[in-house]
Amino acid sequence: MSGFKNKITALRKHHEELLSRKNEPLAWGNGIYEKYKNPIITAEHTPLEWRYDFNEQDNPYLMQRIMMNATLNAGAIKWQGKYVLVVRVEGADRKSFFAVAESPNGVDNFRFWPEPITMPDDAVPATNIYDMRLTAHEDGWIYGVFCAERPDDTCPGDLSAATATAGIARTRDLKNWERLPDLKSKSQQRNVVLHPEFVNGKYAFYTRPQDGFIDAGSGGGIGWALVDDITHAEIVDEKIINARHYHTIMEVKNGEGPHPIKTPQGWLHLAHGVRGCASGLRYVLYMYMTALDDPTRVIAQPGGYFLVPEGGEYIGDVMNVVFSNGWIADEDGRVFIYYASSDTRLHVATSTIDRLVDYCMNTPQDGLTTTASVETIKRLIEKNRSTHKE
Ligand code: BGC
Ligand code: BMA
Repeated sequence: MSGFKNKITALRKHHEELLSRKNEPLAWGNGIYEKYKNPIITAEHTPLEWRYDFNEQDNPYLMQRIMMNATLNAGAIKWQGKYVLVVRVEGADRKSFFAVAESPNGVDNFRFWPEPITMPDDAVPATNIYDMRLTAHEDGWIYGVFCAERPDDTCPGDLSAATATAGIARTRDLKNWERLPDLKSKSQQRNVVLHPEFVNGKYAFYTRPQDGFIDAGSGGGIGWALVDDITHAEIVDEKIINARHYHTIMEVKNGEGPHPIKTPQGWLHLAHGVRGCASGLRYVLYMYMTALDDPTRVIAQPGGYFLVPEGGEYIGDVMNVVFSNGWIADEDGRVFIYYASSDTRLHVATSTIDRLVDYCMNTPQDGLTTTASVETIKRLIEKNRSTHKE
């Protein structure tokens, strides 16, 4: 066999070892969820055919002709018995695109489908698209709502001035996507999520109004808007349902993650919160619950963060970030939370509906001052003193 063929054989073997690597939960978590030993999808998981030219004449050095930079911020859905992610893959050229990866068990053996998604453009093509939220809506379609980014023409000469708009597409098979017009809104919008059920006969969106491309500004938090026609979606009225607060984990920005999970006790929400610090923006995940009869009414707001970067998760393209826009609630009550660390790689954390509801209902709220936090800790100490004997 030629040296070139041997090299390919070795490359494929190495890749296959990575794809079929078993994952295991880490011991000693926080009791709320388990994190896992290995990331579930990295740039190295992308198919070799996307990166290498396997023709010896054209690529005698067996170089990567197209490099992949990161796999992050995936939408998630249980689909035909498989755990399916629509991954944000980012190439070395900083362009993100969507690609489907599936696993038989939700925690390892994720494999990409052979080709990335071909997402049709809206009337004005976007430069970049990312962070898809998947919603299997009760109207029968699977929707993907994502951020579409375009240069901001009102700032000529500023090459980083951009606009964020919610792109909307729908599919029945995750392969063929029908692009609908982008969501019309007075403000810029990132982190828009479609609620899975009709509310008062209308489509319902979680929104995140923002003043600028990065700055949430006066956009006070996670919003909510009802839309009559999904094929010409426009935000007319928007109200804030989950507000930001001074000196909390969501002081600067917050945004809905995936669409909430319906439980007998209420809708379970996963969101991200952002604060500024000397090293930049710190992105963490938090949770809240809303009422079944009114998905805009908050009924539980556990204080502080739910999940943060730890160890190697701190390191990557955009440090100090965890972000989630996908989770799967299984029929048996298990929940698979897909999150990316530092805009670089994808991980899973597993829990159950019961544990997450318990977490939301029984974690003390943020009292918003040091004094209140100390009182909360003292109440727990006192409770343990009076009721707990080892
Ligand atoms: C990046 C996103 C980021 C956004 C705001 C975009 O250009 O692709 O990952 O969230 O800027 O910082
Ligand atoms: C945001 C998100 C993500 C990203 C995060 C950190 O605004 O929309 O795309 O993970 O910034 O860079």
